[in-house]
This record gives sequence, C-alpha cells and structure tokens, in this order.
Amino acid sequence: MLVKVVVLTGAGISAESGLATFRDADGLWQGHSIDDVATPEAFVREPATVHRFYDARRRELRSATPNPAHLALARLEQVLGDDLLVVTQNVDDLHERAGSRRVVHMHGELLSALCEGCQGRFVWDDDLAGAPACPGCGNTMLRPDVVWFGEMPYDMDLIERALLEADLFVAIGTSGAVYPAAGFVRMAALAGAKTLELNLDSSETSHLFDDSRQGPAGTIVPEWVA
Ligand code: BJW
Repeated sequence: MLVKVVVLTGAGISAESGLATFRDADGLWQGHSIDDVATPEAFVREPATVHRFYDARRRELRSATPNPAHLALARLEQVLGDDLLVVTQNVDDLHERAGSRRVVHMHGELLSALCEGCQGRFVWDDDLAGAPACPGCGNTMLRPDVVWFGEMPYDMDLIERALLEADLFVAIGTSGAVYPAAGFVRMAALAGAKTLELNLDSSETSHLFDDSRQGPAGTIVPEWVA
C-alpha cells in the first residue's frame, strides 16, 4: 500500500550543488548576518544591501545544477505520485529542475519578484537592483518574493493539512532553527506519522525524530529512496 509522505527540505540539500547554507561555517554573507539581509526591517533600512545579497544568489543559482538528492526525490515522486509532497524552505528551483512537480516553496522563490504596491508577482531571473517598474502598477519598489523573519510563510494551510494526513514525515538538510518549519516534526508525530531526519550532522530537532541518519544528502537521500 502506498503511504502519504511529506518531505521537508532545507539549505543542506542544495549544499552539494554549490549553494551556501545559512548557519554552517561562519554563517555570514560579506560580513552581514542573516538578520541583516533577511528581514523586512533590513530591506527598509538598506535596500541596496538586501538586493545585492539576493542578486548574488540569483547569479549563483544560474550555474548550480540539481544533485543526487534532488534527483532521488524526483524519482520517488514517480513512484508515489500525489502521495508525495515536497515542502521546501529553499528559494532555489533545484527540485523543479530535477523533475519534482509537487513542490511547495514555503519561504518563496528567488526567481520571482513581488511588488509591494499591488502585491503582483512575476518571474524574474535577473538582478532586481535597478530593475524596471512593476508591469502591473508601475511601482518601483520591487522586492524578492521570499519570506523574511516576522512574515507569514506561504501555503501554511496546505502544508498543515498534508502533515496531518501523512504516514511519514522526512526532514532533509535543515538545522531546525527556524519556525514554523522546525515544528513540523512535532505536528506530524502528534498526528501519527513516523518521522525520519536525514542531515549532515545532528540538528536542533534531531531528538524529536523516530530515526535520525547522518551524512551528506547526495549520498543518504538516494540510499533512503532506493
Ligand atoms: C547538510 C549538508 C549536506 C549542510 N547534506 N545536510 C521563538 C520561538 C519560535 C519562533 C520564533 C521565535 N522568535 C521568532 C520566531 C519566529 C521566526 C523564527 O523561527 N526565528 C528563529 C530565529 C527562532 N520565524 C519567522 O519569523 C517565520 N514566520 C513566522 O513565524 O510567522 C508567524 C507564524 C505563526 C504561526 C504559524 C506560522 C507562522 C518566517 C521565517 C522566514 C525564514 N526566512 C529565511 C530566508 C528566506 C529567504 C532566503 O532564502 O534568503 O529562510 S531565513 C533562512 O533560514 C531561510 C531558510 O529557509 C531558513 C532555514 O534554514 P535551513 O534551511 O535549515 O538552513 P541552515 O543553514 O540553518 O541549516 C542547514 C542544515 O543542513 C544544517 O543542519 C547542516 O548540518 C545541514 N547540511 N550540508 C545534508 N551536504
């Protein structure tokens, strides 16, 4: 019998594709902490710095490719179909490029721009600093379509419904430092799901999982899927 599986991914799954995580190494970008570049307050205070951070990551994403962990999840979707939902905290598009179709980007997407004037969204794969005005309303205050601290993550209703129905919850490459994603393991377990963590090392929430396996995602995710 097929089981309903919810997979939560974090920056660790894209590390072997060459994209930096948030809290490994010194956790800094050009001397700035994540709080300096990933809050609405930072964008009001220093929009140019915030744009430089996201423009640099958009450029890095262009040369990144999916790794064996993304590919393994796409293969799993071919087996489970609609019974697999990937909820990613990542703003990259590597799951989609690997072939996954049922992906929820709870922290938004790097290749989307959001207009603070009309709340319109449009595909944007170039630098946002100096970008043209919003095609919808002409406003020039465009921002990356991502979820910063203090903002509500996207699609929470859909995610919570999937967690309540899941037979298995798997977290891959996430430190468990940021809520509400860090609370998903408790929610799924309380609703009766088995829980599995696949991470390079122990995370802040490892103790909450039924099983926690350590190693690089590019190795341990394909092993789990096989
Ligand atoms: C590998 C690997 C390899 C490496 N293989 N693994 C106190 C208590 C509870 C909550 C709060 C609190 N104070 C404030 C809050 C709320 C706040 C929060 O959680 N703050 C914490 C700092 C405590 N959260 C929010 O504000 C959120 N909104 C919210 O809560 O709204 C209210 C609400 C209420 C009720 C329900 C729902 C909502 C919004 C959070 C937005 C986070 N935004 C960011 C930026 C997104 C845009 C961008 O990408 O720039 O999201 S911050 C950043 O952290 C990014 C990530 O998605 C997120 C999580 O990071 P992640 O993915 O876990 O990465 P790392 O670097 O932390 O970890 C990588 C892991 O991979 C490590 O464990 C490595 O070991 C591992 N790894 N290489 C496998 N090769």
